[in-house]
Amino acid sequence: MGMNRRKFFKTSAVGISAPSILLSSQGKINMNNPIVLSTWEHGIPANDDAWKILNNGGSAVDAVEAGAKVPEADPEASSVGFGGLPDEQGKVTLDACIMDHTGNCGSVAFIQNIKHPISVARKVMEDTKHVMLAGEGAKQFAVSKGFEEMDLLTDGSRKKWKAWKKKQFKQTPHDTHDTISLLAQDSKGDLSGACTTSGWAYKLHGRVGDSPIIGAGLFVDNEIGCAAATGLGEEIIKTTGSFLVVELMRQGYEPIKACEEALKRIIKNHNGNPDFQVAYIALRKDGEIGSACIKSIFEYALARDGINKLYKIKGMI
Ligand code: SD4
Repeated sequence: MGMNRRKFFKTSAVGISAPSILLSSQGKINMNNPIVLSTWEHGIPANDDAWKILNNGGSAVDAVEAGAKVPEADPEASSVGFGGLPDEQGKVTLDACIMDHTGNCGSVAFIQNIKHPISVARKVMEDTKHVMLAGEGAKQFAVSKGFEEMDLLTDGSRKKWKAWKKKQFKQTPHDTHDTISLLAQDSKGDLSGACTTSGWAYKLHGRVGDSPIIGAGLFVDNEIGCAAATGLGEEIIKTTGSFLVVELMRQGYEPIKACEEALKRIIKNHNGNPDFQVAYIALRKDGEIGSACIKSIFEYALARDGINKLYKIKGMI
């Protein structure tokens, strides 16, 4: 896959016209130089699919949807879509949201038996007057739009859930979750983002995380930039994390500093020593990117200038 991907990027990069930076009343705009930024290692294949769209002059919103669908469909991605780890009852329940450059957005929470919640979220955004649908209603809506119902629990994730149930029924690990969040900028300079996850493994049945909450798991402001989150959703919701990162960029913080500042609030709330992970990715309108995480390491995948690469960063504490 590595070789093919490198080759794909090398040959397809010629499709992009010369990068340029425009000045608007809000500052610089990165044009003709598409970017995809996403979370964790599964961001690499997700970026590949998103990049194909951007490189052909497609929109950022089409790109983030296409990218999010890659781990959603991958049974080996145990924190997203098909093959995602279930809740404490052994049910795979999914959260997703999408937001475009006009500020329009859609989301689904606690949806079951639908392989591509990101595409249902997009339908909510484009075909309804609402922003968010949840649970059975979200599934019914999906089916009415032609999505097929299917069992999302793979043999592998059933086995893991059974082992968890047997050994550690009273503990729910924080760290067995790796949401995919994607941010993209297209050749027009427009921004969009997407987030999709099976959430916290072995969570309480009915639990919804940050990923379908606009402003928490994702926020896009086409004049300033966009940001997205991964990690312990409860803490991201409590601090309206992604909105905060974008607002800090509006105040002039560099993307990396905005991510760090938003994380400092969480760290402070936990007396300087939280025992969980939260990470943010941010993409500013001028094409500058940034990322930060609380502890240990975090990996983000960045595709730009014909190269799609994984970067590792260290935690702040
Ligand atoms: C959640 N934020 O449901 C998601 C999980 C996650 O990396 O991001 N994991 O809380």
